[in-house]
Amino acid sequence: MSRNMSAIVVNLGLAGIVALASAGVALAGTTAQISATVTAQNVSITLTSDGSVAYGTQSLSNTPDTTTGTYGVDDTQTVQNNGNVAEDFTIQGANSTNWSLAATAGANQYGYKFCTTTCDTTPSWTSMNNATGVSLSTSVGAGSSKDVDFQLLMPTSDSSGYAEQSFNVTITAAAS
Ligand SMILES: [Ca+2]
Repeated sequence: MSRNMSAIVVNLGLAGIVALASAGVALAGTTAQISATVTAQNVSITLTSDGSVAYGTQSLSNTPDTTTGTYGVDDTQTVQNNGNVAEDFTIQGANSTNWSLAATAGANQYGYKFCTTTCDTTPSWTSMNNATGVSLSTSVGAGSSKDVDFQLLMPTSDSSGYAEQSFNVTITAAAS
């Protein structure tokens, strides 16, 4: 019993010394708080262009595009990261009403490609396919936009009766 009592006295003495040493520097206490903040991640994209391209009437095997070039219809599309984190964009094509999408033009088969850099002057075209998304751009910052141009590879023949074809492109964003 007496050993327990002396132990308490010693402890109190040490506490007193610590309090004196830190006087005027910081208040000693028996609790401490750590504050934190967090914002829910928002992965989102929007088009700031009209989202529609009209190529008009084109000859078979023609390769019109959306640039300002010789075969261009001057209709660049723009995708914006309107979320709050950096995003990776992927792009995927689809079959048209009567034509299948492929890497090259063929009978009732068209190609559709995209370009993201210096497309009006020295475009570099990348094929889309109808099965998986292809990388369009990576690490697009929140609030930043990406311009996209397209090149259409008209089929070599068309057995649809020259029906107007409609086809979509889907761009998907994921957190980088
Ligand atoms: Ca347009």
